[in-house]
Amino acid sequence: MAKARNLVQKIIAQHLVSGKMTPGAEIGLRIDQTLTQDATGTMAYLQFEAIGIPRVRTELSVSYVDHNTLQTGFRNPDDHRYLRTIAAKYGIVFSPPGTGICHQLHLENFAKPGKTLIGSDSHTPTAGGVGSLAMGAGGLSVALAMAGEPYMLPMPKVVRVRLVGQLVGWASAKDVILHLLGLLSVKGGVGKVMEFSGPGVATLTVPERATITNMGAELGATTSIFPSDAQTKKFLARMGRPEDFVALCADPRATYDEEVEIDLSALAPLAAAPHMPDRMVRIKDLDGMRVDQAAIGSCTNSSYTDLKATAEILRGKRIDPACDLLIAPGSKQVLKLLTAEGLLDVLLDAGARILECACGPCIGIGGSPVSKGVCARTFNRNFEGRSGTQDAQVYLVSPQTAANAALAGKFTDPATWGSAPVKAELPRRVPGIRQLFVFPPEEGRDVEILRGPNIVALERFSALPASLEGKIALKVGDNITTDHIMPAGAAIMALRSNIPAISRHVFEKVDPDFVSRIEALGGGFILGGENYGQGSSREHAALAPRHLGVKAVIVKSLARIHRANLVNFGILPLLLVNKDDYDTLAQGASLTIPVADIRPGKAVDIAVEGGAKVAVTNDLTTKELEIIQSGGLLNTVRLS
Ligand code: MIC
Ligand code: SF4
Repeated sequence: MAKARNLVQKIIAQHLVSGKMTPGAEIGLRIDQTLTQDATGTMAYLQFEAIGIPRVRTELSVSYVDHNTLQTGFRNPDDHRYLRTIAAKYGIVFSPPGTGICHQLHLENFAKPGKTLIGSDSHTPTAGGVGSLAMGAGGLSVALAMAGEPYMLPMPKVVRVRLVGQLVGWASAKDVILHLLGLLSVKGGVGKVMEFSGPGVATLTVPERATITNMGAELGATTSIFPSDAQTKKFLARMGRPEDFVALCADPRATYDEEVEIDLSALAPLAAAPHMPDRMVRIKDLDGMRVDQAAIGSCTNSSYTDLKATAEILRGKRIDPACDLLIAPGSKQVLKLLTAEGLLDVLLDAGARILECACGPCIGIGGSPVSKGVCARTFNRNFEGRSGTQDAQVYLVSPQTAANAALAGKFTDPATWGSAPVKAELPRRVPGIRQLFVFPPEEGRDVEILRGPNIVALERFSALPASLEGKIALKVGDNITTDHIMPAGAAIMALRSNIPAISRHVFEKVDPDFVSRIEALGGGFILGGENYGQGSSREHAALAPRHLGVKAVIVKSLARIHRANLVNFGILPLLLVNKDDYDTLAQGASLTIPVADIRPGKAVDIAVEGGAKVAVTNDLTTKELEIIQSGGLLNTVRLS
């Protein structure tokens, strides 16, 4: 009899190209679908061009434009034109700016149960809401997947998240994932996939599931996934693609590496307090706190279901005049549904500002709050300064909580909110927006790729020497995010296609002198704590430091996607054997790293000036070590 498998093992087994399904062992997966967004996509396509094959080799690759939609100069529009033309040339579907947020659009239009998907955005797991094994990755990893290469990753542990009961009152899907984050923390999911199961699953609609899998990224998890069941069937039918449905679930006797249980009936509205998504507090306990801005949208909570709930709460009412309410629908389909049902009027009449269907305020592209402003945002990240206002206090909440906060101008006890609106269901007939995507021509040979001056050619890095000497150019603490390393926001993100220019901003919010210091030192190392590089998939957080001469990061532990990006661009990710050594190493200390002696999984000593030694190890494979030593993945790729 075949061994009973959980859902994750089933999908992995069907796509396994190399390796054994033993947690921690390296596996190679065939990738069916890829997605990119513009802020990471330009690099990904420059890398795809460098690989040099004529056409993508996936079943489907989509290029979305949703981040840098603000066009305050030539940079972003030039990048969009590059993305449009390169998509046509290489066989990629193009989603023009304003069509919607990549994850919402992918869920509505392309995600399929049982398929593998990698995307150059950390919230790609949103598609796990329909049972797709969907992972965030660096742009170069996505470029290789488009070239038909397997995606390499450590076989994850599978955590069964057993849902029982059902949501009641004002509790929502957002509160499920906020609760899980409070339980497991922002590093609790590293090396793991969250597989949802149990009787509570059937009570959640696909948009609700997608909210949960989306923000599973904040656990540091490889991905999160729901089974494909009657809810999935209904969703795909309403999206006009019933043929994409296949039923998929774990075998009855499947086993898991770990298990967590959540009683949905016991949940109440929650928030993640500033400045980390796992700082869980009850809304009830924030009663009376002034709210200057409420923002509803982002790839976590911008579905029709979310905005209909918002409209029902605001119907016939006026928001507090001291509170700004921003609403960004996740896609034009959502916007059309709101319009068709008269809900857009309800939102406008209540005083909401309707933004473009894009990421916008989530990544500090417009919509920054007032100084010290308290915000109730339905987004997934509240890292310090990410809103564009350095001293803002961002609370991550559900749309229901944000709408109530906008009405009152403050957080109030949910017990005073009256009865919750009936859970919204997608109508039977959902207007299609498929005609808005630009499908590539059969043959791309004659398509001319148009590039603007913002696009700077890729840099090739040289191989590492046998021994690296240098100083610790910066010492940072735990949970350093890629937003700390390579800040976002409209001005800096417009430089995503220009590494020399964007590298001027590395670590600028942490230490404004970092760039001048590392330049004066002629390169160096970063010393970090636990979960270094958590958050986004932006490979610029590796590429730009590498451009400045960072050759190694020495840390207590690393986030998954950032670790892969460090390898891809030739930066040694070294792990302290004895975590207490972190305290003895100071910024400015001179180190000698014996690069030639480093072996996969083996400890070596770093010599510290003054004669001390510090042992470091690594979790690299032989191949990864070769990639780093040769100056990065692009130097080793030979495809035909
Ligand atoms: C984010 O939410 O931080 C982003 C912006 O979507 C990033 C991608 C990027 O930096 O371009 C992500 O989540 O990967
Ligand atoms: Fe866009 Fe925010 Fe989602 Fe990132 S988290 S993809 S910036 S909406």
